Amino acid sequence: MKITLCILCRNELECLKLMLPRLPQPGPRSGYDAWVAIDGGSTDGSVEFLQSHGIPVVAQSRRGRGDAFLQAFDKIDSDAYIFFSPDGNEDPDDFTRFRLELTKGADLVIASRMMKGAVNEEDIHWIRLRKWANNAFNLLANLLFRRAGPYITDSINGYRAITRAAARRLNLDSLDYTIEYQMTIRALKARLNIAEFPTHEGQRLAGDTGAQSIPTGIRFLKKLWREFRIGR
Ligand SMILES: Nc1nc2c(ncn2[C@@H]2O[C@H](COP(=O)(O)OP(=O)(O)OP(=O)(O)O)[C@@H](O)[C@H]2O)c(=O)[nH]1
Ligand SMILES: [Mg+2]
Repeated sequence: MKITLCILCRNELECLKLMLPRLPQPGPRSGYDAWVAIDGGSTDGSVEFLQSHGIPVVAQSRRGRGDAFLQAFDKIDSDAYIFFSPDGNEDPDDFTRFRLELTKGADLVIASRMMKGAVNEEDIHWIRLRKWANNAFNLLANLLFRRAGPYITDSINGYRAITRAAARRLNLDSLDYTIEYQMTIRALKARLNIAEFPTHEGQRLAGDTGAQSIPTGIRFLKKLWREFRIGR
């Protein structure tokens, strides 16, 4: 099974400088056989930096994190894809875990920041607004769409892998930060084999988020309503 690491990036030069040295070369002993970056219009030199490290870059023609996923499915020939944000939130030590779950037959593998043994970036605070909101979205997705299989504890996390066959089947079309939620909901509807494992979410290494909490939350609610209306 050929697995490709897809590095999702928009203006992450400072983070890439810290993160790239931590990524193993593609090969049988790392979690992936090839790597590629998908860039959403960086203007800070991220693209040149990635290329100088031998990582091919796919440039998006449209804006949005969701579009980056769609570009991967469309343009990158692979049996499965691991999606990775190099901003420090996601732990490179997990790559081999994705390969393990994919080879065991999972269609979709999610690194969970919520299940037993996991660490969420907000766990260092008393008030964990983002985590609580995420858990509310988890509850709704499970209540409304789960018919079989285990409770999904982190339906939103971007750190995930999916097979090409599953991605084709789900017909995803979210262009923004709701892509992962749509993917999880549609995988639940289609009764795909979803595996989760606990991960340790780190703090952002540098720079700022592109996802503002309230507008993104409203988009999630709209997406949930749309998936509910579409039905099975
Ligand atoms: N290819 C691509 N990547 C994007 C786009 N928007 C955001 N990203 C990347 O997606 C990753 C996650 O985006 P963030 O803005 O960090 O969102 P977040 O992880 O919810 O927020 P933080 O708490 O700041 O980490 C980062 O690596 C971004 O560079 C886009 O339009 N295209
Ligand atoms: Mg992040």
